Amino acid sequence: MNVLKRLLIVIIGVGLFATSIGTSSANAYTNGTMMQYFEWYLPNDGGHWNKLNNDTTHLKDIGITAVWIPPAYKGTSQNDVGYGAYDLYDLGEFNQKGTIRTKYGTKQQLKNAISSLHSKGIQVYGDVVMNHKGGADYSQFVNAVEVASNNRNYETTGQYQIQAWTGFNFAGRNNAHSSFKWQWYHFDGVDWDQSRSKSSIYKFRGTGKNWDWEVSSENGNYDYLMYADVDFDHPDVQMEMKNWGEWYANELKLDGFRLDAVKHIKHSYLGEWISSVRQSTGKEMFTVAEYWQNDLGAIENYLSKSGNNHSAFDVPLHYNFQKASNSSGNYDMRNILNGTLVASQPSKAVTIVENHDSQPGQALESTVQSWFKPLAYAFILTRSQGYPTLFYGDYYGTRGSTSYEIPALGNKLDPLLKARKTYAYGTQHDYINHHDIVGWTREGDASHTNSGLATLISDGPGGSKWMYVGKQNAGETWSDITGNLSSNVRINNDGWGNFSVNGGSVSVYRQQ
Ligand SMILES: [Ca+2]
Ligand SMILES: [Ca+2]
Ligand SMILES: [Ca+2]
Repeated sequence: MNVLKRLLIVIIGVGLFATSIGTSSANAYTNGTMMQYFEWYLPNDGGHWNKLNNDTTHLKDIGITAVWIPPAYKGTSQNDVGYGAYDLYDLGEFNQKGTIRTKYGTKQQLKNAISSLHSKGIQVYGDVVMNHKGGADYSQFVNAVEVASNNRNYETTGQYQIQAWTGFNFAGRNNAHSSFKWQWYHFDGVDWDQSRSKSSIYKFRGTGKNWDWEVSSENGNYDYLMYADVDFDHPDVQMEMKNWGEWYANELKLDGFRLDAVKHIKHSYLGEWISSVRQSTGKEMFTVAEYWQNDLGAIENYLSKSGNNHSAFDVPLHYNFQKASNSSGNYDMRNILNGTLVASQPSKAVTIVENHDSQPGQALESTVQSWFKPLAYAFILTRSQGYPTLFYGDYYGTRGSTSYEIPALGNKLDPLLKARKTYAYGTQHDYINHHDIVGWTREGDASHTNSGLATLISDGPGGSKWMYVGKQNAGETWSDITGNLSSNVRINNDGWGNFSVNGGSVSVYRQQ
């Protein structure tokens, strides 16, 4: 960390901002684990920041080194999860949208939680919702055309005037923190014409108005997602968002960002935005982007077009886990890394099993079945590649309607988190060579006492596999930290052991 920081300062000093800095958190190099500390169905009781504050000692104990917090600003209503962002400068401080607090609590409660996290050495990553704004204060008459929803480059009507919700004056904030006011010309389009009570995708007309590019080319041009779509071609918007990013980072003492919905945001601008906030804050600001598509090529294109200066969630790996979990043992486990970011660009990959969008009942529902979750977490936590994320809903369970709940898996995940923190060091040997049972080992290293491990997972029947754990571990007796198997494994004189796993299960062995 100190080395990275010093390097960063030197680079700023010579005015050449190296794009490779900050792509992988220092955390990732020291077996850090990020936790997404929310799920979609948290209660709207204003208690979440306090819950986080009271959980920091526990989080440190289980090996969490960074927490990704939900969008902390005022949304369209008190119950908004935060992705319907209304005022990015209202972190639960002003009476707007009928509430001072957000779903999660007040700004002061959030600051207290962050202070507590920092006192335990845990970093904090803020969620960044820049694509759109919801809950406008007033409507405006705007010239627009309608476009086809499956081809937003195709105009289906001539130009006419619509009544769009695009005016944001934040009267309840009264210019605190920023005096910027949003008008229709800071946006590219909306999906609602108030004067006709009609929904469609409306593209604004005006000087220089067009969908932003480059964005995802799904639907022709996927700039538009929801609400009032922010126009990143507009110089006032470019400046305002950089100002806000600096303010948000400094105000909350953030250590990094998670970028929401980057498919729909001008890729080149996001790279610029990150560089700008890094320079203005002088901090590493680890950043991970959510480019949600099961397509490695699209994610790599995004990373490239945004300047190769940050990381991305490994969405294809999530889909491999989902497929394996739904295949009743018929998934070929040799394919588990196929098409993944962690295989092609490990230093850019933030590995995930589940999140607030893929969880049951949500928009991008693609849930990994619960029986497979410990296998998937063993995969992301005990291998050397990737920066793993623990989902709050997997650890503590999710709410929502009964049939849609994820059970709390914390007691199954604790040993795997401990394995990452304590044992998952040193050279890795892969045995991803069987359609059911695959495994890998870590030899351990001198700077972590008794480190080294051997992991086996099976999506089908149980069985065993000889794996090499290093000659330096010869003669040792290893046992399964998960408690799934109780028989011990002796490491032979050549550094090999014959490790076993139950059917549809995981075992992680380490020196007794
Ligand atoms: Ca535009
Ligand atoms: Ca957009
Ligand atoms: Ca299989």
